[in-house]
Formats: sequence, C-alpha cells, structure tokens
Amino acid sequence: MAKRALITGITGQDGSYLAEHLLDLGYQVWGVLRRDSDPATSRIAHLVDDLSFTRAEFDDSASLVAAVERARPDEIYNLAGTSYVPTTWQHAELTTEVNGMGVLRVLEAIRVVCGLDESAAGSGDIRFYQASSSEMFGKVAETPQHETTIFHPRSPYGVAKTYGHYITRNYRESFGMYAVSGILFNHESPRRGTGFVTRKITLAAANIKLGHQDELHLGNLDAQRDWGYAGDYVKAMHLMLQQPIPTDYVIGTGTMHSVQETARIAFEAVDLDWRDHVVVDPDLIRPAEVETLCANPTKAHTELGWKPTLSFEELIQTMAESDLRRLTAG
Ligand code: G4F
Repeated sequence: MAKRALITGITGQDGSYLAEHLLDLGYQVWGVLRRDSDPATSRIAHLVDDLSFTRAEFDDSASLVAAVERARPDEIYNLAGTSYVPTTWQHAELTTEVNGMGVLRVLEAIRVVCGLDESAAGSGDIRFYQASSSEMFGKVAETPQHETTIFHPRSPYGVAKTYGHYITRNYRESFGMYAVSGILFNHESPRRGTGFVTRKITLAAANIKLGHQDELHLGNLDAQRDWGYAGDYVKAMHLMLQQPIPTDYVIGTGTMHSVQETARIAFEAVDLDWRDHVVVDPDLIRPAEVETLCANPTKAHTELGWKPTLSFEELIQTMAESDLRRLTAG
C-alpha cells in the first residue's frame, strides 16, 4: 500500500518541491490548506490533480487533530509558518504563535491521534519532521555550525524556531515519538519568494536587463550565508524520516558566500555589472543581524548519504536565467 504523507506549508517553495519528490516516490500526498477561500496555490498548480487537501489552522488545535485523523499519514512534514525574517520584529507575537506554539499543537495532535502518553513505549505510527532553521545559530558560537553548536537566535523568528526545535526533541524523549528536526541552512530556487535576498536580486537583475527598473535597494551586503538548492534539501527531509533511530541533522553545503557575491553573479548572468545598479539602503538593515552562517553537514553526508547537487554559482545563475525567461515571456 502507498505510504501517506501530510505536508503543512505545501503551497510554499519547500512544500511544492517536497510534494513533487514524494509523489515521484509513490506516496499519497496530503496538503494542509488554511481557511482562505482562495489559497495561493501557484507553486503546486501542476500537482493539484495528484494531491489531496485538508484544512487546518495553527492556532486551532481541534482543526489540527481533525486534519491528522482525516489524512491518517505515515509521515508529517511541518513546513508551515512565517519564513521571512525581517517582518518578524513587527509580528513577534504572531511569529511565536505559529512558528513556536504551532509545532507544539501538531505534536499534540499526533499524540492524541496515536494515543501516546508518558508510559507509552515506541513511536506510535506517525513520523514527524520539523523544519528547524540555521537562524537558531544566530550570533554564531563557532564556524561551521553542526548539530550540537549552541543556539543564539537574533530575531523573533529564530527564537520561535528554537522553541519548535526543543519541543520536537522533548516529545521524542518524553513520548518515544519518531520526531526529528532538520536544521536547514538557506535554500533557494526559482520558486523562492521575491522578498528573500537571492530572489530579490535575480528578479531585479532581470528587470533591469529588460529596462523595467534601474536600481536595486539592498541592506547588508557583507552578510554571508550557506545557500543551497531547495530541490536538494527536501530530499534530505524525506531521508531523515527513513532512518532506524530518530535524530536531528544539519543540512547545508558547507560553503559561505556574501550578499555582494550573489549580486555579482546574478548581474553577470544577464551581462550587467551590479555596481552600476545596487544602492545600499539603511532602512533594510535589521535590528539584530546574523552576520555569517555556514553548515557542517558531515552527519547528513555520513548517515543519510545526502549531498547537494548544485553549486552556489549554478544556483544563482539558474535563478537569474529563470527570472529573465519568465519576464521575457510576459
Ligand atoms: O534572504 P534573507 O531574507 O534570508 P535569512 O534572513 O537568512 O532567512 C532565510 O534563511 C533562514 C535559514 O537560515 C530561514 F530559516 C528563513 O526562513 C529564511 O529562509 O536574508 C539573507 C541575508 C540577511 O543577512 C539580510 O540582512 O541577506 C541580507 N540582506 C541584505 N539586503 C537582505 C537584503 N535580505 C533581504 N531579505 N532583503 C534585502 O534587501
């Protein structure tokens, strides 16, 4: 019988790649949609006929229990929540509610549906993946960062993700759940939201090339990140739920690049010079910045056999070319 997976956040970049990957593997895939009458499903438009959907809200526990009961999944991938860091200072409470408490509510829904309590041995029959983030490392204690590097989150987003990470581990230890966190470093693609810095840059480079705009306003050009390809990272999520023993993994490329390098590569991909167009805008500097992030993904290499397939240069070039193609086609 086909395995069943339930994905929260299925309409996002990662949700769409993960749904594709699981369908390719023969899974029956369910997506959680919110209550909107018209959810933004453009990233999964090509998949909708093969997917099943159920509705739930992250601040409504009963709706989460009902979603889990309806889908009866073998695996739950919790990808929902706020992912755009800069606005979380304006919405700190909402961010905590969804990215922090929301994780607890999904774990509770699993516990209720599987009938697990403190005395229960074993994992029940649902495996749980939590989308943790390298933002938890924040003001980094060491470089590169691995699974036991201490956390020092620098944004309400990072703080809420840290709660989600610890409560996932706690439910694993308390109830014997198969519950794991993937500590994913930045991962991008042509489906990336246009506010994130890589896509903001590649889209602007394409628009400037076509004469639609002349300037690109950016914040901290010196910030460095470990950027990989989202299509590779969702494969790691799936692998994490297939292991004999549940444990957490860092997923990244192990290389670090600056925002400035991203701009150089993206503009070069469309035959422009970034220095002619980029303007540093102090309004885009964050109240507390994460200056550098770089993964040590040795555990994922060794235990999962996972490796990234796209280099940073290939990723940014692919995104810039995709944006140019899309805009040229209208
Ligand atoms: O692309 P970003 O907005 O991503 P950020 O903040 O690193 O967060 C992303 O990665 C996390 C994993 O580490 C995820 F958990 C999170 O959900 C998200 O996917 O910014 C990257 C860097 C920052 O240092 C920022 O200050 O780029 C710098 N930056 C410089 N100018 C800018 C801009 N970021 C944005 N969004 N827009 C700018 O104009």
